[in-house]
Amino acid sequence: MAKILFLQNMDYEFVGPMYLSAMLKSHGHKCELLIGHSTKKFEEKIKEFQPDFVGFSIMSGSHSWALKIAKELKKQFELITIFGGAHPTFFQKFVLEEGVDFMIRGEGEESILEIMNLQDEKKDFRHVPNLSYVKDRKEQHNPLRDLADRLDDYPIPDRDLYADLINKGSGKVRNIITSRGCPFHCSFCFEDAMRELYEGKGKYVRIREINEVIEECIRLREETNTEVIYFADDVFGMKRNWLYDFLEIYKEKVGLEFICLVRADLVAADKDYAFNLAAAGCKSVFFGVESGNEDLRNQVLKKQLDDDQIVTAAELLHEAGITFRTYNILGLPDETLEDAFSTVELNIKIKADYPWCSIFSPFPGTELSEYAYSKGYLSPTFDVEELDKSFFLSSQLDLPNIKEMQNLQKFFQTAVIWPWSFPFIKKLIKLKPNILFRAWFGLIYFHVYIKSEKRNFWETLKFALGNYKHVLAKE
Ligand code: B12
Ligand code: SF4
Repeated sequence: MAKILFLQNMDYEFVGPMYLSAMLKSHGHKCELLIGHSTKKFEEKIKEFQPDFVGFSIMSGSHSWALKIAKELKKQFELITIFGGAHPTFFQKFVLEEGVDFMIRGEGEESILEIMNLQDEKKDFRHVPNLSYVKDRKEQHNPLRDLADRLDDYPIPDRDLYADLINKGSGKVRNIITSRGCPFHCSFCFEDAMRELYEGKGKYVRIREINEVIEECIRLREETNTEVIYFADDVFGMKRNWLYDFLEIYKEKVGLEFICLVRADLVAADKDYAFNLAAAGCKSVFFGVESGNEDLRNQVLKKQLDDDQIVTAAELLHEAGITFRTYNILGLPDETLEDAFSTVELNIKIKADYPWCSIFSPFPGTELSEYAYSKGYLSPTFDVEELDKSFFLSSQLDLPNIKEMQNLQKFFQTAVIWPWSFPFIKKLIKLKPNILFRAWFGLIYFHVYIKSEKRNFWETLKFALGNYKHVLAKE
């Protein structure tokens, strides 16, 4: 039996580590997770648990915290650190960082299991597919293994991993993933880059068996305090037949309220889509608008989504009694301030219940980041370390009016929820970005977040205060 301890700084249940843990535990290994912000808390756990590996699941932006902790812990303990998640997958040079012993790129279940098995037998594991490490000061990246054909061959996520968080009563909303991969090609999203990475390595878009998902939902309802299920797939219900069959059974056997991520074109294409979701217990959906300028949305962002489809989807959802959150991005390559205003206007027009807006972050590996370099919006010397830890902070792009756009992002939700304020906001954003704008954004974001995700006020407040300095505060 080998042991791994995952460390994380956010009070949030990450599905990735829960999948890894389920796989490892089902093969007799030990897996635990600790949430904290500084090494102090982790030191005691390491002394007590004596892990073979310390694991970090990281995204671009959250990687710096993990690196800092890994470096500090490695000074005190003989530890093997292992990193996984979107950041190491797309930013392979991360393996060269001090504090990183190994990383796993792409999907991790089979590789982590193989590594833990070999570690248990005291054998070398450096040949394991997907693994990266440094040898003679040079990065070594083993080839990726084929994608698992059937997601249901993996044991369902191990919720016990977050038992402390669940017992603390933190949140009655639980994430479930019913598919992996997305058939679309948006240039700003990691999905297209991921598909390319796995070219020739098996079917990229995979959807789970209905019965397996239902089983997972029932277990959540019976074994935890879950009140709302959040289907956090990139696109939930991308196959209409699958969705409609699923919803029928869900209504009968699960019956919990749920929220999900969809695409507006799928909702607009069939009147039944929104009504079937509502009939099965869906109260709210999230979808991407991205930009109010249709050309920018489709030529640069490659979203393949027309204004008409967005408007129709919004009408159908409201008719069905479903509220919706829209995802929007400001500070995009080629975007003008007028384009940014049109994004606010489109959201006002469709009466977005929960508008949400980020500033474009040039994540490694995406087509849009390459585009930003090629058009000179990003300096050739731009380094991933310059990425802010949150895409709500500031822009790394050299765009005319970028300061105004950064400010507009802080007032985006205000302008959409209270359209009468928009003319004042247009004037206000001419001021220098400042802490008051960020504080206002924090307040409104909090308000929209608890309403859209059905989160509990006090628990979310505790979460927000605990995480504020790690997400929104500038260093
Ligand atoms: C739910 C979600 C969140 C949740 C939970 C995060 C999480 N990691 O689970 C929350 C709300 C916290 C979140 C926050 C952010 N998110 Co987010 N999120 C997602 C989403 C929609 C689903 C994640 C998921 O559950 N996937 C399914 C599981 C099975 O896959 P997985 O997590 O990748 O895990 C597998 C492998 O990566 C690997 N693995 C993962 N961890 C580890 C660890 C070890 C040790 C090993 C060996 C392997 C391993 O094995 C797992 C099983 O195969 C993804 C989109 C997506 N499709 O993944 C975006 C995504 C991960 N998020 C993204 C981003 C950018 C963010 C932010 C960083 C944005 C920002 N800069 O503000 C913030 C974090 C802010 C911060 N300061 O930390 C990007 C990441 C891109 C990148 N280059 O890093 C994604 C890919 C969205 C996108 N389309 O671009 N997010
Ligand atoms: S933005 Fe959404 S639809 Fe587009 S590729 Fe990413 S997950 Fe798919």
